[in-house]
Amino acid sequence: MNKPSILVARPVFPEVIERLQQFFEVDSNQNNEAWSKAELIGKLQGKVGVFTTGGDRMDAEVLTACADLKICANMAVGYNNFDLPAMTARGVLGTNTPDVLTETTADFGFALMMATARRMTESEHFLRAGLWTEWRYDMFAGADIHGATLGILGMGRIGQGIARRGAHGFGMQVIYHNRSHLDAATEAECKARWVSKEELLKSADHLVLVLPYSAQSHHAIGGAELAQMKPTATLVNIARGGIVDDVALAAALRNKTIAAAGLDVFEGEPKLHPDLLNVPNVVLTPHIASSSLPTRLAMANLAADNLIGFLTQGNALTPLNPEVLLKK
Ligand code: 8YV
Repeated sequence: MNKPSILVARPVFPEVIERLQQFFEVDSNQNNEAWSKAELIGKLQGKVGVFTTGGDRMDAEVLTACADLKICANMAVGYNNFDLPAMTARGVLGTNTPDVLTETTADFGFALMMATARRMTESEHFLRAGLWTEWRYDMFAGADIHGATLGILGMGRIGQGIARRGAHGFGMQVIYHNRSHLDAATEAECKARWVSKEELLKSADHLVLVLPYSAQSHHAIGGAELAQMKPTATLVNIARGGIVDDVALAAALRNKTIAAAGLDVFEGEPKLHPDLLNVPNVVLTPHIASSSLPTRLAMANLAADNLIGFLTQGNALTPLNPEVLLKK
């Protein structure tokens, strides 16, 4: 019997491709070719499943043009690249990779906050440029992490991981803003207190963004919000480009409206707004918060498990629209 055909839209671990090949005919973009939407649609003809990463848009146009498609398995917890209502309407299952990346991503968020507060990359650039000739009392003097107020916008699993690190490891006062309050037991475990967005902006010494991207969270942090923050505050974005207005942020960094920022995600990435490259008080990383080797492998395997489970047995570990499963 012929195996069903799937597309792997981006390069991924060879061992994961080998696993998938046990169940499917696999067409894989191991050379990382940049496909136009028309090329992606062409590649998807006759494919029942697709393995995507966060940059691969699966919108209504693609779904309509790919009638054979039954599942889109994202190797990411965020799924703003999926038009989920369009998938549900067409009976296509969407899956993501939650949980397996929570602690790794929280580690990175914390590391980026520390690097930002303590001016680590700025001082390294200074050193590499051969500018270090003497010790000075105020050389790259930054902000403290321990004992400071940690603000978290978006308090899902990753936000809670960052809160726990801050409260238990560094004695930080943790405040958060989220649409819903955490239950009392989780709040107590994270030592976190719900505040209004206004209070979060006003009170945080270090503000970390961990909310999902949507039309509602587009430019949740713009010029008006940055103006409410302390001039000594830092801002870290490990969530999605577009949540911060990057032009407003670059201006705020240049004008010292806030002290510094740490950014792992950007509007229009992998391109960056040039202004961000020209301000010194920003730590920039290329969307790597989940990138430890074991975690990236776990994410890839979970996406593969979803494809295998759904296409061979009709179930998936981490469905985004489980109503599709119930209709089967
Ligand atoms: C991914 C991420 O590496 O999981 C997410 O939502 O942003 C990252 O972990 C990225 O989206 C590539 O798929």
